[in-house]
Amino acid sequence: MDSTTLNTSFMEKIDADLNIEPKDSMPEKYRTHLIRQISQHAHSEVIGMQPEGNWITRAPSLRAKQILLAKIQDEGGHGLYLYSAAETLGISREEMVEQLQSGKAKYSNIFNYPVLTWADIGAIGWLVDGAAIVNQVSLQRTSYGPYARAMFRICKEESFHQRQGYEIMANMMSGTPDQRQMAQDAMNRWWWPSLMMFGPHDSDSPRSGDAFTWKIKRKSNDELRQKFIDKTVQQAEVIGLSIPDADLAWNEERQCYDHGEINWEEFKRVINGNGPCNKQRIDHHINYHNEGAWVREAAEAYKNQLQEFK
Ligand code: FAQ
Repeated sequence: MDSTTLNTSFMEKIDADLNIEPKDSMPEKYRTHLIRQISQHAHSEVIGMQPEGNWITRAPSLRAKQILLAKIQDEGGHGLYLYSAAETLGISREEMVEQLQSGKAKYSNIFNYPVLTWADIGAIGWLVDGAAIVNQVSLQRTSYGPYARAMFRICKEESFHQRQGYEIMANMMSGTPDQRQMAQDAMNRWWWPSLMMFGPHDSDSPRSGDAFTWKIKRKSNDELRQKFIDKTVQQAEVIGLSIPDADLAWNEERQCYDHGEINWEEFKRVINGNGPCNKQRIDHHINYHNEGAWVREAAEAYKNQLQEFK
């Protein structure tokens, strides 16, 4: 198929809101755009296991520990779905892992902050999973079939994660003054990095143009951020937490909250590898990946042996 015919039939499918599937013809730039986004999404899920994993042994009750373990396992599962979706585009898992470990591929800014107290676990579930859901619900309508389908399953699980985080925060806010202060302190530290999860302002988002043309993105970074703010402010009010933003105010005309400016210098520093925990997260990934080499070798040997018997 010549490139004009390919682009016409591809764009006809996009315009008709049909999913693009792995065996369909697609422009090279669409394929590489998706590999970048889906693999970065997968890396975020996997690196995102580290900050929470650090608290499994310190969970305050058996119930809390069971819930946290289940949540972290879910995040690992999401990473695996997403790596599989990216593999359908012709990249191997090894290449993706290499891109993560060498710093070529990014992962979400949010996982480069330290998790200092149990209230941070509440804030991650409530704010981080909450932000992830807002973004991922809109990705359920993304144009690439395997990515869209992965989002349906992932969103169901993230909803449970968001509620468990809110429950932790609500319990702490109905506790002692120290517990309330701990919850507010977590809120103060996690609010702004959570808003950064939606990416730069639309006016400063180089990937958005192609992403909208190809219906990879259905809603813009700023639209989704606004949606998250509007729903989260109300949830914070219900349990008595305040939002650490002096400029936050209800805008009667626009029927949404105005908010203060995000520290984009901090955002750039963190996504380019210089946040508080970037080095620790990647070092940890490399160490455990190397330690687990024997598992991959054993699985490969088992697969080869099965093939010999066939
Ligand atoms: N962090 O032009 P745009 C989770 C980069 S899952 C790091 O606007 P785009 C679950 C961007 O990659 C969270 N980098 O880019 C969980 C690009 O750089 P590049 C992950 C960011 O792609 C919870 C550059 O800036 N979710 O949390 C960020 O159109 C709890 C310019 O940006 C997803 O990945 C950022 N926040 O829009 C797990 C969702 N924002 O690649 C464990 C899928 C931007 O050119 C515990 N991804 N950059 O070098 C997306 O929806 C999009 O990729 C955006 C960015 C919206 C993140």
